[in-house]
Amino acid sequence: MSSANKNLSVFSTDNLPDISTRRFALVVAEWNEEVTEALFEGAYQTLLNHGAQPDHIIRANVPGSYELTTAANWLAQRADIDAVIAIGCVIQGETKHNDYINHAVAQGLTNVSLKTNKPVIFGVLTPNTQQQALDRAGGIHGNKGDEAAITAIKMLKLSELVN
Ligand code: DLZ
Repeated sequence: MSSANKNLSVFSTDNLPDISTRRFALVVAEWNEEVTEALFEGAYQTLLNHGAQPDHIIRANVPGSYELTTAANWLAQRADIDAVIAIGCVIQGETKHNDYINHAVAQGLTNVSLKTNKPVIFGVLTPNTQQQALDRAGGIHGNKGDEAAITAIKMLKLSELVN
């Protein structure tokens, strides 16, 4: 890898940027609350562990994952927010409801990110069962909320490098 490429690499968690002045919004869906609370805790603690100030992190609850996009849109447009992390859990049911929600949220968050030019992180689990969700919310597969927070930090680092 050339040195130029190396500088733009976001795969390593070494040399993450100083985020003590960065401001984050965490949008949390209330559906499947046991899972989304654990994801929120993971994301929140990870931001603090990497130097974010508690009063630089705001939280907004929404009823379900479908509403994540609207709230993320409102928050990402605020001048005092640098990155948004959207947290939800859509469990597959007997109907295709989950597919519609998942696709709408994924597309919606992408649109918000592109429109506002800010990182908007997809911290939404899309498991087949609640156990699979719990396994990824502080269980045997770690906490995807942690990963969402790291992703936000890495994207802020990348934006410093390329913008
Ligand atoms: C309606 C619904 C269903 C069936 N399942 C979930 C889910 O597993 N996870 C989730 O976050 N939200 C679910 N919702 C609610 C929708 O996201 C949304 O709140 C409603 O359709 C109202 O717009």
